[in-house]
Amino acid sequence: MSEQPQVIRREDYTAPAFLIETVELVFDLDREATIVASRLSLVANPERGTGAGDMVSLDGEDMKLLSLKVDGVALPADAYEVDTTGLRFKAPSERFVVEIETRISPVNNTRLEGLYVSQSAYCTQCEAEGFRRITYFMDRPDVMATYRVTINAPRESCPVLLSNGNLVSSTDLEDGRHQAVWDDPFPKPCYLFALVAGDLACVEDSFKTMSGRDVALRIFVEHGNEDRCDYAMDSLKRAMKWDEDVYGLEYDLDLFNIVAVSDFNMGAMENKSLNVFNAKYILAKSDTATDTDYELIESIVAHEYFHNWSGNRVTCRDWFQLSLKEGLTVFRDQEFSSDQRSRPVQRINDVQRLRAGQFPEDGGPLAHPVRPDSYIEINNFYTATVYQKGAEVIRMMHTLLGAEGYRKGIDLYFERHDGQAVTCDDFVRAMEDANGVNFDQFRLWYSQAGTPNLVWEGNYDADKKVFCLTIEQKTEPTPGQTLKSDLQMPVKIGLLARDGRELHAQTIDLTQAKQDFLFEDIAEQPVVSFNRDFSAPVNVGTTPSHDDLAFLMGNDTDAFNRWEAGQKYASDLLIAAVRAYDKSGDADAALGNVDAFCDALRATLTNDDLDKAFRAQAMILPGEAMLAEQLRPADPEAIYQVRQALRQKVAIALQDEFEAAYRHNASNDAYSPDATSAGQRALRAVALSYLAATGEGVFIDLALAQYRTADNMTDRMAALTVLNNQDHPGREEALADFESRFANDTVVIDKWFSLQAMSSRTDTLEQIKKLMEHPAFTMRNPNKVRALVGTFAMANQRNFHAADGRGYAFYADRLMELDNLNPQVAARLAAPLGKWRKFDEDRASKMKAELKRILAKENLSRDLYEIASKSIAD
Ligand code: B3K
Ligand code: ZN
Repeated sequence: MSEQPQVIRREDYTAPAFLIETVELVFDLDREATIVASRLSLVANPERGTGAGDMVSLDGEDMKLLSLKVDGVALPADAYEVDTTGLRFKAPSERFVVEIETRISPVNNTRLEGLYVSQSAYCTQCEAEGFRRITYFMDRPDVMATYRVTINAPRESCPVLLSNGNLVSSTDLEDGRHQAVWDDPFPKPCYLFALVAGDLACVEDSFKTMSGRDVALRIFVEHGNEDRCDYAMDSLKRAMKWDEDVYGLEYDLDLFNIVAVSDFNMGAMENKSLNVFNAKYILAKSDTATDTDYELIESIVAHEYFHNWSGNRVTCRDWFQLSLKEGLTVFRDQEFSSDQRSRPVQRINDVQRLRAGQFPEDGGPLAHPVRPDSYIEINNFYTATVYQKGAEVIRMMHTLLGAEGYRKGIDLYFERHDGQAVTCDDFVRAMEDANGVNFDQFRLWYSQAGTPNLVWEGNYDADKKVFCLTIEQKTEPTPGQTLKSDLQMPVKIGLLARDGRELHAQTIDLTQAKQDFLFEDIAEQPVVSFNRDFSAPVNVGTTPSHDDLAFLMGNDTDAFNRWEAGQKYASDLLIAAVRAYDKSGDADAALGNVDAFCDALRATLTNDDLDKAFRAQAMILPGEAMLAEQLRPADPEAIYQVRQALRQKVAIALQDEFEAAYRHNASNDAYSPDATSAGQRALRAVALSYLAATGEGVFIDLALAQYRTADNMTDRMAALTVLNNQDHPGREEALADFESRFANDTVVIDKWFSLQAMSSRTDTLEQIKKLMEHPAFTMRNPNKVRALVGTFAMANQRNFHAADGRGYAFYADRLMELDNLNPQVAARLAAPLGKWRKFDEDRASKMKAELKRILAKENLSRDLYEIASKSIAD
C-alpha cells in the first residue's frame, strides 16, 4: 500500500453539514462512456447550524468530472477542489442547486460496484458506497432524498429500462434511442438507488395487499430463463403475505421488480422496489436446482422483500448501525422460513450456520461487535457477526419479551422512525419503551465481541426434592477488547424424568457471572436439557455423560436439543479419537467401541414419529471444520481420518436401516420442492452416503445408477457428491455427463466446479488448477471464483491445509489476482488464511508467510489490506 488507509470510527460520527432534498439524474447509457447528469437541491442542516461559506463535500471515485454548476452558474476552476476521493466547494447560501456531469465506464468496472455491465445488461450495486462511483454525492445513509431518474439508451440493446419507484413516462428518442423516466416518492439514501437496462425477459404476476391494492410483480431474467422464475415469484407472494400477517406491514408502491444478473458480488440487494439478485438465488426448476437452492431462494427473496420496511423505510444512520437492518431482517427471514417449513429443522440449519461462520469469526482475529466501533473498508463488515449474531440478538429480545411484547416494540419502532435513519440503540429503546423494561445490560450484546462460554452443574437434593442449577458465564478477550462484562441472556431449560416425562421447563434470565437457580417439587434426579432451541447464542462447555446424551437424543421434547445431544456425543467421541490417533495413527482403534452411539443414532433413524428432514440432519456428523474449532492445534488429516472412520462404523452398524431408508424413500411422484418431499430426499441422500461409506463397491454402483436415472437435481447431486470422493470410473463418467449437460448453464455449472473443489481426493489441487482453464471459468465472475477457489479454502479442510503448504500458496496467488479486479470479493474470501492460530507451528508459519506476501503486494486494495493485516496480527 502506498499510504496507510484511514480508519473510520463510530465515535467520530457527525450529522451531515448539508442535506439533499431532491435528486434528478439523467443517464445516457453507453458501455464505454456513460454520461451522468445530476441535479441536487441542497439545504443546510439545521442540526449543524451550517450555511453560506461552509464546505460542501461530495464523495466521488473513478470518474471524470465534466462540469459543475452551482445555482446555474459554472464554478471557476479555483472555486472547487476535485481529487480521487471527491469534490469540495463552498456553499453560496443555505439553499442551493448543484448540477454535475460525470463520465463513467460501465464495461471496465470489474469491481461490480456502481454502474457495471453483466452479460449484456447494465446494472448497479450501490450499497455500501457504490453510488460515489456513479456521480459526486453525499454517499452516506443519513442523507435521504427523493429521486427522479431519466434513462436514455438504444432501444434495440436495452428495451428494458428500470429504476426505483413508479414509471412516469416512456418515450422514443432519435437515432434508435428511447427514454424512461422513473420517480420514487419515498425519500431514500443513495445506497438504495438502482438502475437496470438491457434486453431482458419478464415474468409477471400480481399481489393484492391487505388494504386491497394491486401490486404488479415482475421478475426480469436473461431470455431463456423464464421457466425458472416460478418459485421465486411464489416465495415473493408468500413473503408479502407473511409480513402483513405477522408484522402488519404492507407494501407501499404499486410495482415491485426483481432483476436476476449473473455477475454479482453477493446474494442480492434490496434497492427500493427494484431488487437486484445474483441469478443463482432466483433461477430454479427441478432439473437445475436442489432442494437447498429452493430453500435459499425462498429465504433470500423474502429477506430482500422484508428490507422494504426494515432497512428502506427505516434505515441506518451510519454504517456502524448495519445490524439495525441486517440482524433484524435475517431474524425476519428465519422466522418466515420456520413458518413455511419445519421450525426445528430451520433452527438447526440457522444454528449450524452461526457456528460454522460466526463463532470462528468471533473467536478469531477478525472478531468485532455486532455494532462495530471502527472499520477501514465497510464492505468488510457485511459479516456473519453483523448478520447472524445480529439476528440472534433480535431473537433473544423476542424470547425475553414474548411474541406480543416484541410486536409492541416493533410497532413502536416503525411508528417512531418511519422515514428516518436511526441507530441500533433507537431500536432497543423502542423495545424498552413499548414494554416498560430496561435493557441496559442487554445492550452489551451490541458492543461486546466474543462468544460467551457457559458451564452448568446440577445438584439434586432427593430429600427436599429441590434441584439446583448453577450456571457460569465467561467471555474470552477479543482483539482490542480485553475486559468483558456479564451479559443478559434467556436460557431455556427442561428437566426430564428418566421415563422421558418433562418435569419442568422454563426460560431462565441469566444476568450474572455465576448464578444459582432452584427448582422445587422435582420428583427425581432430572436429566437437564440445557439452552433449548439455542435460546442464547453461546458455547456450552458442559458435556453430559454419554448415557444422558443418548437419553436426550431419544427423549428430549425439544427437537433442537435432541439434535444437539447427538452432535455433542459425536464431537466428544471424535475429539477423543483425534487425540488418540495422533499417537497411534490408527483411526479405528482410536475410536474404540462406538456401539452405544450407533444404537442412539439407530433409534433416531428408525423413529417414524420424527420428521424425515430432522432425521436426515441428525445422522450427519459434525463437520471437519467444526471439529477443528474445538482442537488446538487442529490436525486436519487426523480429523479427516477419524471422522471417516466413524462414518464407516456407523454405516456398517446401521447398514440394514440405511438400506431400508434408501428403498422406502424413493419417490415416483413428480418433483415438488415442498419441505416434506425435500425431507424425504434428504433422508435418502444421507442413507446413500452412509451406504457408500461402508466401503462396499455395490453401493458406489448404486450411486452411479442413481446419478444416471435421477430426474431432479437434488437426487443427481446427492449421487454425484458420493461419487466425487471415490476412486471409481463412475466418478469420471458422472462428472463428464454433468459437464456436457450444463457447460453452458452459468448457474448450474458452478455446482460442478465447487463439487470438484470439495473433493477429499489428494489430486484435488491439480484438478482445480486445470479447471481454472475451463472455458466456463473466469476470475471476473464472483460466483465462479467462489465456486472453485473459495470452496477449496472454505470447504476442503484436508486439501487446503495439506502439510506442504501448496494449498495456501495457490490460494494467496488467487486472492492477489482477484484483488486487481474485484477487491471486495478478494477480501471476503481472505479469512481462511487468518486461521493460522488453530494449527500446528509449521502450518501456521506457512499461512502467515502467505499473508505477508499479500501485504507486500503492489497496489493492495484497502479491502484486502484490512483483512490480511488484521489476520496476521499476533
Ligand atoms: N444489503 C445487501 C448487502 C450489501 C453488501 C454490500 N457489500 C444485501 C442484504 O443483506 O440484503
Ligand atoms: Zn439484508
